[in-house]
Amino acid sequence: MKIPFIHHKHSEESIHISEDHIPEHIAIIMDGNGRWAQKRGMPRVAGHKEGMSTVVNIVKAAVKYKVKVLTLYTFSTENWKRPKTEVDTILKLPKQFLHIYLPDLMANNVRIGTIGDIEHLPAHSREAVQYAVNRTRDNNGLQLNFALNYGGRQEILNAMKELFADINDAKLSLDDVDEQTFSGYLYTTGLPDPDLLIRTGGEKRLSNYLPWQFAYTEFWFTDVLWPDFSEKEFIQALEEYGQRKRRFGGL
Ligand code: V0D
Repeated sequence: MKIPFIHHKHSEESIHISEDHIPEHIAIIMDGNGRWAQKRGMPRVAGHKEGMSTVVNIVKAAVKYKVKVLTLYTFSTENWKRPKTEVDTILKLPKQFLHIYLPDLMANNVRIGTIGDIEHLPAHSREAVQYAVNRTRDNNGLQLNFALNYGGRQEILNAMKELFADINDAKLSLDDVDEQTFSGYLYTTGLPDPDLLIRTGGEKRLSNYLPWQFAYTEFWFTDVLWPDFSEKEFIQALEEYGQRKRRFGGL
């Protein structure tokens, strides 16, 4: 017997996402930008630039569906290993992005934050990002975090060293260290753990992204390359998330 194939349309009428099933915190690995450009005979950096307009579209979609926190993986500690010219061009993107889109983000009441070791970024990118963080600090809409010079193991080690220092200075007792205290030493202090991870570009791995915070996170992968990712796929991820039952290890 043939099993009928059900087509899922994405017209406005067929979207059913109930408000109470919207993930509070979504993390995204925006992969496939370089490949998107190479497929078109363009330099890889052209894909990174194209990826910036997807960032804005998805930020607006997140605002529309009332997501509270969106954390985007923009530059990992491993990305320094790429050719210097590519690294230099990528590190100019925050300033370019903010020059074009900061007014738009302000109008959408978006609050910008960062996770990662931003002290070791070139001054021009660090200063552009710090300006945007300050400019948006009183906004109370979507919390938009950019992971910049971020590495998950480095984050955990760094947290452990700071925690040890506080124990050494008698600011903290080893007996008081639990998951919550430890979380307070991570870059994500004060944020809820991500409910949903979206990774574009076909790879199915974490690439050192938020290893502590992803303990109970739902994963959603797509082959769509980041510059081609749109509200349509974003909604699909939200719908599938809404259908999953989360148990956090219980029944
Ligand atoms: C390249 C696709 C926005 C993925 C998007 C420095 C990788 C374009 C920012 C950005 C990058 C960062 C901070 C900020 C505002 C915008 C960005 C980088 C790469 C790495 F405050 N896009 N974007 N940063 N890409």
